[in-house]
Amino acid sequence: MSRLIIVSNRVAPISEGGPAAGGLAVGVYDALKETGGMWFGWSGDVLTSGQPQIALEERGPVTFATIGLLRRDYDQYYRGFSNATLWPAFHYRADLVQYDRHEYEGYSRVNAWLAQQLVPLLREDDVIWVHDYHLIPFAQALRAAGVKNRIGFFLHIPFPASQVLLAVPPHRELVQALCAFDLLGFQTRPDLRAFCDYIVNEAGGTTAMQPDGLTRIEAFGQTLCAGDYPIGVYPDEIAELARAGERGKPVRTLKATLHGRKVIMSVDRLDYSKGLVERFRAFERLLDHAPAQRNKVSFVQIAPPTRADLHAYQDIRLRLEAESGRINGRYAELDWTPIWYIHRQYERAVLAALFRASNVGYVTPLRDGMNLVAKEYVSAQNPEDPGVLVLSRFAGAAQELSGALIVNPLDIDGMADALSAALSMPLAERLARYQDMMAQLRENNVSVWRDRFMRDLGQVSVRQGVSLPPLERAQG
Ligand code: ADQ
Repeated sequence: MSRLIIVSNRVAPISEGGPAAGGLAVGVYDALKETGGMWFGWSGDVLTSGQPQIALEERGPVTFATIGLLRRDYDQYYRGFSNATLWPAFHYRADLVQYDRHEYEGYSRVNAWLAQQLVPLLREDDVIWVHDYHLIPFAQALRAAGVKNRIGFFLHIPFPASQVLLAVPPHRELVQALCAFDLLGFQTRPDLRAFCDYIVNEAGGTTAMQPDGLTRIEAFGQTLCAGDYPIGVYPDEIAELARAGERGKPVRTLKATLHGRKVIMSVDRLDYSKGLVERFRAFERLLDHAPAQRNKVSFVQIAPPTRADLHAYQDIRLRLEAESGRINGRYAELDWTPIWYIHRQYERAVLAALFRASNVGYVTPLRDGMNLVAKEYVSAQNPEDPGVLVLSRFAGAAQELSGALIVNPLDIDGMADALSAALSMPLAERLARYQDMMAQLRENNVSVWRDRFMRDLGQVSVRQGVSLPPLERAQG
């Protein structure tokens, strides 16, 4: 039986037995538990000296193989090229791209080193599924080490338009490295189109739609396939968590503090791609334009800081603190705080219960590969009295969730109008929109996402001609 080997930058903390906050962790760990196999990646430890060693730990059908990073590798590979170059560029923020040739060398070096660490753990018929922008050169590095297994790649963040990607100096090498995979998965069709556009217009390659719906790509002397695989959630599990948490302490505290006021809820990692400043301003605009809403609604923004050692993240944090302070100073009353801005992580169950207790889910990234919070918000709603999702057109989720009120996060008035419409939407319309979105979420849950990708990875013709048995599900 073929094992599934998941490779991602971070592996979910083993001691917690489950995923940390972060969409990738949630989606992938759930998937791996069902299939069985190994999860390989960085432990999260940064070592100042010594030689990092792989630690192996078995948990049911999943083996966790983790390794620390040396300080210089962390700085160049993770903090530098991954998060100060690729992340802003892939989120269309060419203005924030910082490029340092040594960091790119470190990124390539760490990919090669991680690949060498994985090689002794591999079996001939393992199927390897690599995740996200930290590991673009990973297949190239495995191939260089003689690995002939099937290797797929899923990009969790957007793939940018060619003219934006060109801002990353080694863009060509990166796309060439992607072509060493057998199957590339993108979140949405626009991401796949952007990749194909680069292949044809910048790399001089060709793309062709196949009868099976996959796009066949020929470029840099390689042949591979690509497709769009929008990541999902388990909507019924989230609904159950939310229902179970309805009478829990967090929801009771929220309701007691609100005194019957409505609540708009946002949950994000604190990141400039999430559009938080624009979102705060649109809430302020709502209070400006609709005085009747004052003291009638509060906006709760939960945003735990991430990547706090990067300047761009320190900047966005300061700007948000200034904005929330300014808006609260302008509108707060002795018995009412307009914006609650909370820098904390919460358990999934608590978030689900808070989503259910709120009237509006306010999810307005400037760019997002998918945005699982949008899907979690809808899943958590009370089927008899659902809240309304206000969703950015630039979240991948907007391609599927047409029952949301779709907004442009740069249009502050438009967002304020959408908030107003959401707060006053009649039950019949809320029900129709909710049911439409729940049907979509059930149809494309995270198992469907995983199965589609694994099926296609099992079927694409592998250039080395290795023939592999299909993956089997782990029992129990
Ligand atoms: P993220 O950028 O992390 O993921 P998102 O998809 O919204 O964005 O996932 C966030 C996850 O973290 C959600 O499951 C959410 O519930 C959880 N989370 C957020 N804040 C939290 C908090 N305060 N406490 C606890 N949990 C919290 C990347 C891409 C996305 C893509 C995912 C999955 O940027 O576009 O949807 O991967 O592919």
